[in-house]
Amino acid sequence: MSACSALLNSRVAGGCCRLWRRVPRPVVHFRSASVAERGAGRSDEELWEAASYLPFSGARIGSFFQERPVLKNLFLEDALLRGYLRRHLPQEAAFSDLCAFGERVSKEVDVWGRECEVTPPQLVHFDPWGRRVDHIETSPAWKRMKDLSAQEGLVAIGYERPFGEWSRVYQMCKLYIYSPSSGLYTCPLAMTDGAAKVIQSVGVSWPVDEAYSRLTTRQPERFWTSGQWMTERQGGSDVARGTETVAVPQTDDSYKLHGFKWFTSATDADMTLTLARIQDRTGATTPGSRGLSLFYAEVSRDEDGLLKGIEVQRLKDKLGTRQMPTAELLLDGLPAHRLSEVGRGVASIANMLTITRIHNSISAAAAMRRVVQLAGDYATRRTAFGKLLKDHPLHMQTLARMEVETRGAFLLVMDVCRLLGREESGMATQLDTNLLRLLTPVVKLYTGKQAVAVVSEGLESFGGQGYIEDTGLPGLLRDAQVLSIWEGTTNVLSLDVLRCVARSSGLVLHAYFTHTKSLLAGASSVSSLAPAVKALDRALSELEDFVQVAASRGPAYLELAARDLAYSLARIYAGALLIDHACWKGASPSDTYAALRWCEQDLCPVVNKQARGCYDPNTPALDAVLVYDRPTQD
Ligand code: UCC
Repeated sequence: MSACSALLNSRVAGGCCRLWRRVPRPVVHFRSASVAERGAGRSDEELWEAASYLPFSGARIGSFFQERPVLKNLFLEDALLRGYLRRHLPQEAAFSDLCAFGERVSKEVDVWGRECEVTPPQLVHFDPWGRRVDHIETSPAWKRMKDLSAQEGLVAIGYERPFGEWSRVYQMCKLYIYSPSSGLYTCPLAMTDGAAKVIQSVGVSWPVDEAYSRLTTRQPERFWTSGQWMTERQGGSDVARGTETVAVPQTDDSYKLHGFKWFTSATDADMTLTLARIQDRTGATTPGSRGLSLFYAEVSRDEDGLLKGIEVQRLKDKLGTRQMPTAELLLDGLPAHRLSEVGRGVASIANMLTITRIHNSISAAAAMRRVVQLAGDYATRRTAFGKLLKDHPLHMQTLARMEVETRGAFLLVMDVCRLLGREESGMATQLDTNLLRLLTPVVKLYTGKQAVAVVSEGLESFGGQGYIEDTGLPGLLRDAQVLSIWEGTTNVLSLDVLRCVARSSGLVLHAYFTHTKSLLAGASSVSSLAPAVKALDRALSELEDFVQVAASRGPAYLELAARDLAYSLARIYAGALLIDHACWKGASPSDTYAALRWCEQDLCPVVNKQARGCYDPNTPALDAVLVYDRPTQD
């Protein structure tokens, strides 16, 4: 026996065979081995040992394993992100920070995100001796996310403004890299950012000066997160009618809040902003939006460890975002301070909504980017029908379509961040401000929907593995599904678009058309983009015509058209951004190709649907008949 086979035999005898003996012997292998070896005059035991050396038998579960997709540096791998920054923020400091962060997220943080997913928060109602504690236990990884968020300045950057008007773009690029690996920690960060913005808008003075400094600090030990408690049992869309929480004035100008908050996300927050109706001396309140005021409250415990003025009723059992505690809260005398003027609660919290909606859009674009990256990498590893997936044109067509959607979403979101940065640094023109107001709901609603479609397609590109929990892939889809729901559903935001058009007497649309045309101006002489420019020009003028006609129609007509109008605004604007980016001198052929592909779709669905009578007066009745169509009795 050679040294090599001796080593092999001793390894097998000492390792594999011992393991084999613990399980029933595989009859098939034994028999086939015994036929082959019988002439050698070996005993059954020897034959069994020989059988276990067979390659398949020795490995027991076979030797082939599919390679997993690999997460590479999330900054270096993203051509559009890097191109966008080279064009708009060519700062070495930003590049090196994003590159280091991209590496850290892929190598270190992504594992924490997975830990958050598999170790969801638990609510402990009582201590072992029966005392009510309402303690929300979160995973160590969730806590590490909080520290990391402070250290990396994921909220702070927006307030430090290291790159002037481009600071929001820089901050959101970090969040874009972070989001799919964050274990949903981007949710508390969104609300924290929104709360800091609201405090800044009402004035950083007592009682919120300390809170502001904690929300925007880079010191982990001082860092606070904020909640945004807006949703009550009647629902979170019609806040004006659905808010029952009352604020009882105290003698020291503070208030105590009594109510029931039905969805409070990231409930381990240190403070919150919330809406309530102030009671007068008789206990009466003002109904509707004019009765709502904005309040600031800290989430703290008394000397006995009890939450002050809050009972956590239960944690929500959700489809996704399971990493994050979402709770039902009874507010039972929660000490609070009024932040807005009396009756200006909705208008005051609107600043928070703008920020959280932008964060939502970032998370949507990031989810798309992540699944496209993983699917692209996997296509270089998995072989089917004799070749790698990347060599199957139909597979690559599918991934390319996902890439086009992702690019459109990225540029939409970045443009809103650009506008926000201009507004916050005092650089915004009236056109910028109007555009920001219009685009915030448009981009949120559009990217939320795109994310679900792209992530779902992405999962399919992994075959059955995309459906397997511990690959981490299904979580991407579950978490994407919330993006079109919270912070305003698609329809509620479509109506918000109509509202801001009406309130601005059409100025937001004027800003939209003016800016979109300016984006296209530089492209008219670029022959490679001609089909895209032509399609976009046509869609834009159709949309302008539609708006003219629609302005003379009643609210019922506009309401029916609202969603398609919002989609048209999004698709045309994204197309213009893609074309504009492709015209930049540093653009790549892929930038041109993406613009061309984007502009092949129906850019203006509102006009096409209008032509088919979708907003005609008889449509609502027909829709209802269809929805409630039931079999007639025989
Ligand atoms: O809280 C939730 C979950 C938290 C989790 C956070 C996750 C963050 C994402 C993380 C990413 C990973 S869910 C709660 C969701 N609920 C909403 O988003 C509310 C949806 N509903 C709306 O947006 C409605 O349109 C309402 C509530 C704003 C409508 O209420 P009203 O009272 O009918 O509003 P009005 O009358 O239209 O507006 C009242 C005032 C007006 O100002 P004035 O009085 O000065 O004219 C409006 O111009 O508020 C102003 N306003 C706005 N301003 C209303 N909406 C806006 C806006 N979007 N921007 C600026």
